[in-house]
Amino acid sequence: MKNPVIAASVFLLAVLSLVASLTLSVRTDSGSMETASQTGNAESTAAQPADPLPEVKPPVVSEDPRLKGMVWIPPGKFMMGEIDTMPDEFPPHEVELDGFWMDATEVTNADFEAFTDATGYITTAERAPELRSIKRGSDLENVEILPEFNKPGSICSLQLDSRKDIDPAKGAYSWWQYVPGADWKHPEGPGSNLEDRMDHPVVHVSWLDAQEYCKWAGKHLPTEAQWEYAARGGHSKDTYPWGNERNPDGKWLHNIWQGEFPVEDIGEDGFTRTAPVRSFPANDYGLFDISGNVWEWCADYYQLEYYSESPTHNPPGPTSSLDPQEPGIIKRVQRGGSFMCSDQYCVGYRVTARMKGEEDTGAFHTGFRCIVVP
Ligand SMILES: [Ca+2]
Ligand SMILES: [Ca+2]
Repeated sequence: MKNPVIAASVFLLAVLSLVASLTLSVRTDSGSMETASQTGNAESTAAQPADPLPEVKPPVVSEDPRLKGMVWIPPGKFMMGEIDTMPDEFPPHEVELDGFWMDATEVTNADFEAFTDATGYITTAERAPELRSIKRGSDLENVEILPEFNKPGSICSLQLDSRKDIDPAKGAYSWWQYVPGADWKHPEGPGSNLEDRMDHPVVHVSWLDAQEYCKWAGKHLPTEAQWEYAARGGHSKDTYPWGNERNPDGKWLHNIWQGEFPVEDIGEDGFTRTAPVRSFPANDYGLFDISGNVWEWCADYYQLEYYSESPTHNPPGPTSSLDPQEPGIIKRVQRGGSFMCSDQYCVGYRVTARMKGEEDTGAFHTGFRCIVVP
């Protein structure tokens, strides 16, 4: 346990792939800024005309209670991915999907409470930590959990007073911290609660938790292809769900971070943490907060190079996880960015942006939404 290498590995495990993802963002910060610049170029050009929405009617449904609060995503084709952004968004490739129903909003605290009340389910953040998402045979298989991390909890972001507080040696670890007692009912840790937040997206749910919710609800997590297709809202060439301009008419259309990252979020969009779902306009499929608010788990394992081999029709995602930065950890895809996303940093709110997280761990800016396939 005193081996610094082991200690570092365990800390890495405890902080999850969330931090790993941010580490990627650190590594590619210049890429992110380039992306922002490119976006700026896009904003200076005429908006791309919207593709016509496929004229396909949703299947006739009677009184299926699962479909309450869901919207129909019609079948169709689109180009998934992007050129000249992040390496894992390349290459753009054609995908054809059958139609499906999707939750109009992120799963809320009220939704999740109905699930836990009905089932008694205890989330991974509320249980003693286990090394559930370590691949067998990997270098990490026999690490032990350090005592300070060996208690229920989850990942939160600290408030830094200044960028001077960022320790270059720790990087993103300077502001991300494992907080014992943080879970979906205590988003900022002990002392916090869900008062006035029942209509906010649930957070601190792991991919495994989301799966259990889906089983109870008779739904599924979207595949990554379903998520991106739905996020585009029928506009297959645009950067954002509503077009290529991030702030049309000067308005904020999603809950992200404004101000100096990660020191001060000035909340120009009205929120410095999660926002009630439906606080911003829906996209043209009727999906709220598909960009921003909280990251959303997808069904797929994460593989950086999956787009090079993805099948065209209803791609199911790869059969195993492979993040070259942490090959020994099983990771799943996250999409859409969150209230922590800044144009100075991850730019994860673009429709093509990909993120990944260790499947047994949540964080205070990560949730999910579900689909139903007819
Ligand atoms: Ca915000
Ligand atoms: Ca979202």
